[in-house]
Amino acid sequence: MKKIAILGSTGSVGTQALEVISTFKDSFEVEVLTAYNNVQLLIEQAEIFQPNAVVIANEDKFNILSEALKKTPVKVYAGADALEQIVQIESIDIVLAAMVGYSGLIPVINAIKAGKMIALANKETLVVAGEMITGLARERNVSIIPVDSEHSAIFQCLVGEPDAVEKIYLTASGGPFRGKTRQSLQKVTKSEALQHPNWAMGAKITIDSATLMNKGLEAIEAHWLFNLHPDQIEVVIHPQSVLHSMVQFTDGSIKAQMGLPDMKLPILYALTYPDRIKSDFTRFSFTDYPELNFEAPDTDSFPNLFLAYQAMKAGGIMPCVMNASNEIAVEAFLNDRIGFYDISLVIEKTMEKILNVRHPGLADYQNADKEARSFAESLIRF
Ligand code: MN3
Repeated sequence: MKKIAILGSTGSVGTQALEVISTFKDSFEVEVLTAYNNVQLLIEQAEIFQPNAVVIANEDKFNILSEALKKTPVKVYAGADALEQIVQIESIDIVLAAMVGYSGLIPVINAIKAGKMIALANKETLVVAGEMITGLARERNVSIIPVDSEHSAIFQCLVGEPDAVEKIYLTASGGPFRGKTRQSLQKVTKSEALQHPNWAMGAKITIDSATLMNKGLEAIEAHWLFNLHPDQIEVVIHPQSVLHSMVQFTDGSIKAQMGLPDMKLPILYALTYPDRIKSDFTRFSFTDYPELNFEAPDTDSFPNLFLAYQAMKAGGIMPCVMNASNEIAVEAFLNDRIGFYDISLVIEKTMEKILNVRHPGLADYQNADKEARSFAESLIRF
């Protein structure tokens, strides 16, 4: 029986992880659930799964939460400090980091320090502070198992032969605007951007998929997770999203991991690794997919992918700066404050503005994040 803490249990990955856990009740138990703001869903989840503790990050919701759960033995906490500390409790075996954005950083660092296995769905954590996080994980002998479907694919391809990698291919669906020109993208709307062709995900990542920033973040995530040079990471557009990613080995042989686009599979694998357990998830049918297509990404129409590679190559705090300005720009786009293309402009200008810092520590990341956010905000407030 593995005891799981889910950070971000009310989000897309969090709710799917709870579905997985309730399907495999004999293998997993929910120890901790945390949410940022969605107190009603957190209450429902706590009543069903009866965890040891729940945390709501937004302290204004504490009273609602504790009132609703007062007749249960579930311990109730609120606030950022509680969120950062709860991951260290003795009884947790695996921390599933499924919150969105930069907010995942400190809880993940604390969980690694406490020796917890990490199932990582929060890609921003590695984008922002990959050098520090992977160094810390090595030092504490902690495994980071990717939940992101592409990284899970690569991780699965590398089992048994992690050292003979020539390069990897990260597949991308291309999002809802694949094939559109720069010109025609000027006028796309929020609701168009929120229509992802294959995956059901939260709003932030869906916009990141439409701009291809998601793939840029994933390239940086892969850079740190698998210790690869930027030139060893190639993005290939694959609209059907059934080849989840590929590894090319030094002899030229390629392994791919395939399956239906369903996050429950990589979630299950991360929770059962190094084992596999029998599931009755819908099986892939080759004859349902008579054609699989591949094309090169269009970085002219989707400059965010190019910006992410620039940040990855620059290293230091630049990926953190890029991520912060992207979070601000995506939120502004979702609030109808800027257009689709302005997202890239905000990121580009912020990356030009802020000076890089080599071999940053936690304080450097925190400063860079703050500085980038306020500069990006200042660009939007015109
Ligand atoms: Mn992905």
